[in-house]
Formats: sequence, structure tokens, C-alpha cells
Amino acid sequence: STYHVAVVGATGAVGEQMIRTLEERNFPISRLTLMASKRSSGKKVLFKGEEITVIEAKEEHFKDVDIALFSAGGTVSKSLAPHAVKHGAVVIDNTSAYRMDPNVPLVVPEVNEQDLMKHQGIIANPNCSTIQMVVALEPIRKKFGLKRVITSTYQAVSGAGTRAVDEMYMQSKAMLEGEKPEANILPVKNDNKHYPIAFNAIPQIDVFQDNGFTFEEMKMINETRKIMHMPKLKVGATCVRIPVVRGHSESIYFEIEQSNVTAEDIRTVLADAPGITLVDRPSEQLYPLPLDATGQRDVFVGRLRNDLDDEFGFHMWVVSDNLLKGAAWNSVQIAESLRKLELV
Ligand code: A2P
Ligand code: 11C
Repeated sequence: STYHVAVVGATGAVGEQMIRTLEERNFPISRLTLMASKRSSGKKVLFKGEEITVIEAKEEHFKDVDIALFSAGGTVSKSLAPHAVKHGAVVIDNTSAYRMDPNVPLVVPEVNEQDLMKHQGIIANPNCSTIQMVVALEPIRKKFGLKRVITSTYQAVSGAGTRAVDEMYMQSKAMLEGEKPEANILPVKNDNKHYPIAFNAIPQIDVFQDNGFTFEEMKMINETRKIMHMPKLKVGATCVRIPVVRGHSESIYFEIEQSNVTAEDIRTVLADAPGITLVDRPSEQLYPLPLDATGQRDVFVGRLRNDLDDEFGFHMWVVSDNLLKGAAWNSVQIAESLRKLELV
């Protein structure tokens, strides 16, 4: 069968990639409805050579929609996703609005595709930095067990939207011309202070919680536990924004349960794991890079090595395109899984 698919947030950094990914994957679409804010109403977008006019996201536009991909911010999802479901659509929501709701599956198909079986209309797409981490950790957990995870991230500016990327370009130009850069968006649009991201590194992604962690760090902790079905897994995270356009990078330290495991044993498992490309040949200076990951659907893993002090500890470097596996591709992949499981 073919489907009436809607993309909400179609003009955004992720929405644009959702449209391109649906096209590339040749998802069976009978009709594509593109929605955004009132500002974008009337804009034209090409899909498979056909011009589609963007309309304002409104409740009544979900009539007859089979699958709705949301990526227009949590507020839009909260107000419109329930209406889409009422009209009979399955919602795949890329915001944090429903992720920790116990009635909403939070899905990375390589890890917990079967959780889709329990869906009640809304399925949540995890945070980008969480997705690439669990894709790399799951095959390790399956084979060797997993006790603890500590990560530091190096996250691309596109994670904060197209306007943040524009701001970084302007700041870079200003600084090269010896002018003072203007900062209005990062680290967080609605927080009190703003810092330039050009030529900088900002250890704040999203707002701070009372425990000293940022919301982005808490997403990595809580979402990882939910997706991997390990509510007690020890997870720590420090999330940092760096001046890269696309592709989040993560240094991940993890401890396994099994003894006498080598880095080569882990490489062997990762080389065969779904959704992963192993790039780990230090003698040739080959390791994952965000520039190489841009436009690719896979999660790239390298720099695998045994900790020097702890037999059970390992380090690795994980890179993926935050707009693709971190967002648009994972959402379209969920739609493909729904078809495979005959849930749409
Ligand atoms: P618009 O382009 O009309 O503002 P990004 O994360 O790259 O900034 O993109 C955000 C996406 O969410 C855009 O497509 C944006 O549309 C959309 N959006 C923002 N606010 C709303 C809203 N109130 N209703 C519908 N779509 C919205
Ligand atoms: C960032 N991870 O890089 C964020 C963007 O919860 O879907 C994704 C926010 C989310 O800024």
C-alpha cells in the first residue's frame, strides 16, 4: 500500500532532511503534505520533481494523514500530535515532548524495534546524541554486557536549527574581519546569556537542571536507559557545542561485564552490527570525522581501545550526521519498521 505522509516543520533543518530521506528511500507515498509555521505558508518545496506548497500546521490538515513526522519543536507536537492521532494518523515525533511518557515507545530500530508493537498512536524519536550512542553500545551490551557509560560530546551547530548555523557563519566572518561577533541564539535561545560559537566551545546544550546537568545531558542519560531497557544503567554525560555544521562526535568510555575481552573482539562485533561503519585504522590515521559523516545514514565508530587501568573499561569515538541518523533518517526508518511489522 501507499501512504499519505505529513511532515510538520518541513522548512526546518530536520524537516528538509526528512523530505530528502523519504525521497531517497523511495518510501511509498501517495500524497505528501508539508506543514510549517504561518510564516512559511505558500513556500514551494520540490519532492520527486513535483512542487509542493507548504501550508500552516493546523488540526484540520491531519484528516486522511496516515503517517505524520513532527519536527517543529515540542510545543507544536504537544498541541497538534494528539489531533493527528485522533484523525487516525501514526505520529513519529522528533521532539522531546513525549519521549519519557511510559505509553510512548522511544525507538531506535537497530536497538528496540519491537517496542513499536506497543504504540498507541505516538512514537518518539530520541535525541540525536542519544541515538548514535545507543547504536554503538547495543551490540556491545548484547555480546559482552554493559555496566557503565561516560560520554563527552562534541555537537554540531545544526542541532540547534538553521538559524544557529547562519549565526555561526556570520560570527566567523566577523571574527576573520577583526570585528566583534554578535551572539543571539547559542547556547540556548531562551536562556539569559548568549556566547559566540565561532572559534569557540560551549559546555552548555539546552538549559541547566537543579542537579547541575543540562537538559541535553539528562536526555542522554534517561533516554539511553529507556531505549536499552536498562533503567539502572550508570550513565554520565557532558555535552559541548563546537563550531561544526553537521555531525555530532562523542568520546564514549564504557565498562563491560565480561572479562578477557580485547578491543579487537569489540571491533569484530561492531563491524557486523547494523547501522554501523567501523573506521578504525590508527596506523593509517583513519578514524570517524564529522565532515565524512555528513550526508551519510550510518553511525561511524573508531578509536576503540582498552583502558590502561581497568580491564573492563574501553574508549571509543562515535560520529554520525545529527540531522540524518540523529533525526530525519531515524524517523523515516521508524516508518519503514512500522510497515515491516504491519503496524501501518
Ligand atoms: P518556519 O520555517 O515557518 O518557522 P529549525 O529547527 O531548523 O529552526 O526549524 C523549525 C521548524 O519548525 C521550521 O519548519 C518552522 O517553520 C517550524 N515551526 C516553528 N514554529 C512553528 C509553529 N508554531 N507551527 C508550525 N511550525 C513551526
Ligand atoms: C542539539 N541534541 O544538538 C540537540 C538537538 O531533543 O530533539 C535535538 C533536540 C531534541 O542541540
